[in-house]
Amino acid sequence: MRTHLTHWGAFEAESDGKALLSVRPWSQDLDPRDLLDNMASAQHHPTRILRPAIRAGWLEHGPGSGSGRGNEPFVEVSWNRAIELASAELGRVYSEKGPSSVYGCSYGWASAGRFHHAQSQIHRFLNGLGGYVSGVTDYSYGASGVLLPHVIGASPNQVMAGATSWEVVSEKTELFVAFGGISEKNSGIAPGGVGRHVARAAIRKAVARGCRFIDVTPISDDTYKEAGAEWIAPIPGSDAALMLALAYVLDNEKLADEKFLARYCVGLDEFLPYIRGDVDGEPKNPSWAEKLTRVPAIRITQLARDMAASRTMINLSWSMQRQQHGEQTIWLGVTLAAMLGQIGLPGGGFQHGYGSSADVGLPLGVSSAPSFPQGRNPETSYIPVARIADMLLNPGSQIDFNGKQITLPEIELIYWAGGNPFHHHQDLARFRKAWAQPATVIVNEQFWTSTARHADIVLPATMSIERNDYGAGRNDPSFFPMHALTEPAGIARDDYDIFSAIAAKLGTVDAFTEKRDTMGWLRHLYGQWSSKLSERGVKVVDFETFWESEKIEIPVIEPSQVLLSDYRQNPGKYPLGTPSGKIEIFSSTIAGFGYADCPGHPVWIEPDEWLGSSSDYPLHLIANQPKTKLHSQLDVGATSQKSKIQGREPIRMNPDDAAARGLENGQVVLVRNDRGRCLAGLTISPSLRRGVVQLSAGAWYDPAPNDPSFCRHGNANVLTADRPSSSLSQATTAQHALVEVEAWSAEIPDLTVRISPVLIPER
Ligand SMILES: Nc1nc2c(c(=O)[nH]1)N[C@H]1C(S)=C(S)[C@@H](COP(=O)(O)OP(=O)(O)OC[C@H]3O[C@@H](n4cnc5c(=O)[nH]c(N)nc54)[C@H](O)[C@@H]3O)O[C@H]1N2
Ligand SMILES: Nc1nc2c(c(=O)[nH]1)N[C@H]1C(S)=C(S)[C@@H](COP(=O)(O)OP(=O)(O)OC[C@H]3O[C@@H](n4cnc5c(=O)[nH]c(N)nc54)[C@H](O)[C@@H]3O)O[C@H]1N2
Ligand SMILES: [Mo]
Repeated sequence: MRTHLTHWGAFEAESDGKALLSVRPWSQDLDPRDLLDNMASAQHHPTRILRPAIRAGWLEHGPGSGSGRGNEPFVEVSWNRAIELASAELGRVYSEKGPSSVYGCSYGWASAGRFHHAQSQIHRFLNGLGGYVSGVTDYSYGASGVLLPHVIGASPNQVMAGATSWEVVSEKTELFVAFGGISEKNSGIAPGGVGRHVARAAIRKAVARGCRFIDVTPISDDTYKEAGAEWIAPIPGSDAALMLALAYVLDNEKLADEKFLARYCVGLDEFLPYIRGDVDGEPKNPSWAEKLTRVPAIRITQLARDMAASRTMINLSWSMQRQQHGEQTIWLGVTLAAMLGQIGLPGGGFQHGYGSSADVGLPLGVSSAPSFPQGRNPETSYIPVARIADMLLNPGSQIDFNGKQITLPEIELIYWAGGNPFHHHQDLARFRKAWAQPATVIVNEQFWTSTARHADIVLPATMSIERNDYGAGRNDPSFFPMHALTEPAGIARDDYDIFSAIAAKLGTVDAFTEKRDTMGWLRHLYGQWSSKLSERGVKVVDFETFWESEKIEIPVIEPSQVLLSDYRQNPGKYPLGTPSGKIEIFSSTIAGFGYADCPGHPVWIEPDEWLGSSSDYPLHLIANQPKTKLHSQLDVGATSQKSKIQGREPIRMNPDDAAARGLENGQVVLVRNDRGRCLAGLTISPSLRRGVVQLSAGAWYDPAPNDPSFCRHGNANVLTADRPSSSLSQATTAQHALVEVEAWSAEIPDLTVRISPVLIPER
């Protein structure tokens, strides 16, 4: 038995050298997740990419002909030929058009493992060739990622790394108000991996001590059931109105902590007149909010009073900002916490994403595990990552972003490794048009995902169980050696070896490899890391001991970590990184940008698509993260497949909404709006608020022939809008869309995503 790490937990496995014979959760993880069963079952699935493959039209006609992407068979070729083709094309594009024509952001989660981390690999490789157009911010917290530095002088990553620890929450919090829930499914996962899952035990302990949990979501089972949470279900997208009314009550009933606000914050003079209605004649009181949120005014008033009377933690899940005007809820959450005056006190204040990821609430370690250096990107052009389709469709046009104007570059070549844009991007019919524009698309993949199917040159990559590596989550104390457990499937190669081979053709191999093989790098990086630690007086075992161990523990600095406690204790010595050094409830920087969709203090702005508007589509779709997989990863695996209904991704709906449509549990339904349509399998559940349906992202996109807007499998992103959150952040708004659902009475079509595309052996 060997331990191994995934983003969703550690496991122990037995192998016969070709496949995993048995997999069981790591013995020290007391709350393991069934996603572990996806891996072994997927490794040798018919959709595994076994050999390099070239799109037939590209092989015949060369670069261009992008409209054939996704429609043509592939020709399987030898590694020599594939490397030859990829390096010749990269050479052409770099010499003719330069790095500003290569999109190499390659956004995506890839696999656990610090060295083989696909993004680090591809970025280092492309940096060696002269660089690439990058994508900044992310799909996870793109809106708060731009906002929070203006408001509290810290990025979401810093806020999360500094989070008040679960241990402190379990001991001190009296009232935990969870906007967007504390998701059991999402806190199963963390970027880079999870050793022990700790949230459930902390929630149990808090409840046993008498802590109350309030879950503010459209879906009631998005909070651990151990929390015994009271459920408040505003209509999706209306939380800013609810929060403004909470602020109104705190102000109106003199419950706000004036001393805290005066000492630690700026901007109340701009914000209070707005909530009092002095600005627009409309006080943002609970009856105003009731009309928008459909939460009874009296419930809002009571919640505000309870928050003021308790040690209150305000949790803002990442989903709260993966929507249009997503900045507002996050800014308001911080503002509410400031009005309560508990920021920096144990168990009080705010956090961005307890429950969104397993690592939020883990105290900082003395260091995070070593990673593969990416080098420097000499190319300066970039896009906000979720504006990829705009870039490909409208090169040369300008967009606003965080106070700047950005010109969208013209892309000749896309190279992707470790991500699935046909999973992660919105409005897939539009995206497919955009993706057809560049001359060439190269993809390293493990599986025939829709991204691989829409590429020109497909290079088969190993899975983490097929290569030597080590890994740890970004804030996780357990650091695991990850031995190769099996040989590669087919003739798949490690991304590192693929990039080394292309670099050799292009004359950049020594810069890329520094003449080390994989084990050489693991030893080298570990050695550097351990000597740095020992300079700081922290001793870790030598590499050989580590490599033969089950795992080692990285020491934690302060288990009772409290977010912003230093700022509270000494704001003069530890000012925030904002222009005022304080929490900015009003930001003159943001006000100075002059954006109508994100003014200088938090406000209510009606979204374009929500239940409060009149629309032909009466149901609000929550297109959230899937329970049975990580995004689209291993969708063919056992746990993911078990959740499908007649082969389709499940959609959940309230019993009243189902009855109104005459729909029954387990039937195949059509989900539609003006952008697209997909099939899904119906699950009727009282956990859904009326008027809300949930179809998680992640089903591999299976477009009908000649209709890219119709997914036969249930990919929610044919329905979502490619609409930016705001001019400030230009982030994705993937979480929400309006739809209608109806019975599917025609024949249920076969899926093609469970088999490989047509593969022609090269003559
Ligand atoms: N509707 C909707 N859309 C969403 C979201 C949502 O909530 N709703 N969430 C968004 C968010 S927050 C995110 S982070 C994105 C996630 O989007 P992605 O990160 O792009 O999604 P993944 O499915 O994790 O894609 C990773 C891909 O890398 C491949 N892979 C794994 N390991 C390796 C490796 O070692 N080498 C190579 N070459 N390939 C590898 C996997 O097979 C998989 O296809 O989705 C976004 N899209
Ligand atoms: N199992 C699993 N876990 C994952 C992932 C995965 O793919 N699978 N992906 C990981 C990644 S990359 C990310 S970014 C995180 C994402 O973490 P989150 O963004 O927190 O997760 P989501 O599942 O998108 O949404 C969580 C819940 O928010 C609630 N919600 C949605 N809209 C609204 C709203 O308008 N108002 C209120 N009050 N609540 C709302 C819904 O109940 C929804 O299910 O999850 C991580 N964890
Ligand atoms: Mo994410």
